[in-house]
Amino acid sequence: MSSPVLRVFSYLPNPRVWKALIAADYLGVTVEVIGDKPKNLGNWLWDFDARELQAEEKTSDSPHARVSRRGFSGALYKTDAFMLAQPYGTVPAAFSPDGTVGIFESNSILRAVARSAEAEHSLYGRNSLEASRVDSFLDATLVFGREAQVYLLGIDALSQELHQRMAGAFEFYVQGVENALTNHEFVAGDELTIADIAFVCDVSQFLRERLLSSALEAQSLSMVSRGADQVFPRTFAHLFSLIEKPQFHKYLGDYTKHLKG
Ligand SMILES: N[C@@H](CCC(=O)N[C@@H](CS)C(=O)NCC(=O)O)C(=O)O
Repeated sequence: MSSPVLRVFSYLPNPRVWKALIAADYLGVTVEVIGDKPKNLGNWLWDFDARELQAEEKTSDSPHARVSRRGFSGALYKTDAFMLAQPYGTVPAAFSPDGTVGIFESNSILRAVARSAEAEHSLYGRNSLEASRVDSFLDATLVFGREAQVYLLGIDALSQELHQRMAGAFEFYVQGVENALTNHEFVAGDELTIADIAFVCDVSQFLRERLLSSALEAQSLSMVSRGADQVFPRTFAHLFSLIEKPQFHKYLGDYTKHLKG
């Protein structure tokens, strides 16, 4: 196995981490992943050298104790070095192999993997203009992903406004992908790029709402993605065909099994 191009710390499984792993598989590079189930990450020291904490280290006066911000509750234990490398304090948190450079935001971690490959490849476009078009989609995907994060984390007690925001964000993002696929086989052009990888991972994560439909029903709210396969046929055909590719299926196969029913 080649030496890792990045080390990633995260809760696992995490579709945001799969972005980097799918790209790494395409490129034949290695990404080292360290982590644990979401509920266990409060028992970890968040650091380049992340490790499980002993019970006696988890005290409120620990120098590492910090109030969690998004997707976690209670205290998380993050070192000062972690916070310097990862100023938003989030996971997935990637590091250069020597730990000196922190890279955050899953789309940027994905970019870092694409940039790490020495051999010529098309994953990040074939020139700077194509790379910029890929970036355009990655940015659009992040905007969508942020709305989806707020929506999914709050799905047990949504306001009408939040539900509508999600519906608008989904429609806006997916309509753009649908338009882009009118005359191209892939999201950013005629070849597979990291824009397709981010698209598949973030949309698959959002489509977990289908597993949470009872929470929506309890609030008399509709499923945002209901019928979307018909409204955005190219987008969903692209999603399903990419999920079947071995590099994607390895990570997303089980996770998206519910979409086939
Ligand atoms: N847009 C970011 C989302 C990262 C994020 O918000 N991570 C949350 C967990 S879902 C986190 O690390 N929260 C840490 C905290 O609550 O302190 C990405 O794609 O990497």
